[in-house]
Amino acid sequence: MARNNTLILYDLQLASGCTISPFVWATKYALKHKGFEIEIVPGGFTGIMERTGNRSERLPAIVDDGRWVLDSWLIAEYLDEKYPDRPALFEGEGMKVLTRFLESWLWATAIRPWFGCYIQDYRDLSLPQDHEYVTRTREAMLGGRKLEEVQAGREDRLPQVPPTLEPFRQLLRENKWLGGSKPNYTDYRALAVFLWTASVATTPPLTDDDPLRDWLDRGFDLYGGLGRHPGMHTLFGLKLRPGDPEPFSKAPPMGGLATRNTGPASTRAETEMINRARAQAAAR
Ligand SMILES: N[C@@H](CCC(=O)N[C@@H](CS)C(=O)NCC(=O)O)C(=O)O
Repeated sequence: MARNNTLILYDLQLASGCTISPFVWATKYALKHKGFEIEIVPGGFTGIMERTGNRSERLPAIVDDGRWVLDSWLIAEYLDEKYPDRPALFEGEGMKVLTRFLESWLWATAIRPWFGCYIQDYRDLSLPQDHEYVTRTREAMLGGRKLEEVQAGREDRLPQVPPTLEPFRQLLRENKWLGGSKPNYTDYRALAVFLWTASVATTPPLTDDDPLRDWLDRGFDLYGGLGRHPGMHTLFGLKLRPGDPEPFSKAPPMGGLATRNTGPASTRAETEMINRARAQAAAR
C-alpha cells in the first residue's frame, strides 16, 4: 500500500522542468485520478538506466512502496488492480480496445505531423546534456535526416493538420469528456498527445477558435492545473494564410453518423440539402 498516499514517478523532462513524454503525462493524470500524491524523480533523456538502477531504458516508471512498475499502460492497469476501491481508470475491456484505437489514430493524425514540425524545438528545449543524444536518436528515427531540415517549412504543413482532427472534434462537441460526464483514462491518453505538443510547440498548432479548446483547457486545468507548467507553450494562435484549408467544420453536423433518426422531422434538413444539391446539379 502506498506510503503516505504518495507514489514515486520517474519523470522525463525538458530543461524548463516540464514533462515532455506523453506516456509520463498520461501516468501523472492516472495517479491523480486514483487520488495519489506524486513524488517526482526529475531528469531528462540521458541517464535513465542509472536513475532507475538499471531497471528501464524508458519512462515512466513508478515505485509503490518499493514495488517498481514500468510502462504507462501497465501502470494504469496496475493501479486499477491494486486499488479497486479508488476511482477506476478503465471501465471494462471494451474501453481498453477503443482507447488504443483512438490513441493510435491521434498519433498518426496529430503527433506524426507535429513531430516533424517541432523536432528541432524538441531538441533545443531538452536539457543541455541531452542535446547530443536527442539529435542522434531522433535523426536515426527520421531516416538520417537533420532535425533542422525536417522542421523547415513547417508554416506550410501546420495548417494542414487541424482539419484532419475533425472526427475527434466531433466526439467532443457531443460529449463533455471522452469518459462521458467525467474524465477517464481515455481522456488522459488523448490529452497526453496535446500535452506533449504544448511542451515543444514554440509556434501554435491550432487556431484560437478551435472547438477543441474547451476540452483541452478543462483537461489541462484538471487536478489543480496539472497540465499547466510555465515551460509549456500555448496550443492556440495558429495564423492561417490565404489558400490554407478551413481548420474545422463550421456547419452543424448532419446526416448518417451525426443525426439520430427519430422520424422524418429529424432527417428533413439533410433531405432538403440533398434536394437542393440535386436541383442545382440539374440546372447546370
Ligand atoms: N510503452 C512505454 C513507452 C515509453 C517511452 O517510449 N518513453 C520514451 C519517452 S516518450 C522514453 O523514455 N524515451 C527515452 C529515450 O528516448 O531515450 C510506455 O507506455 O510507458
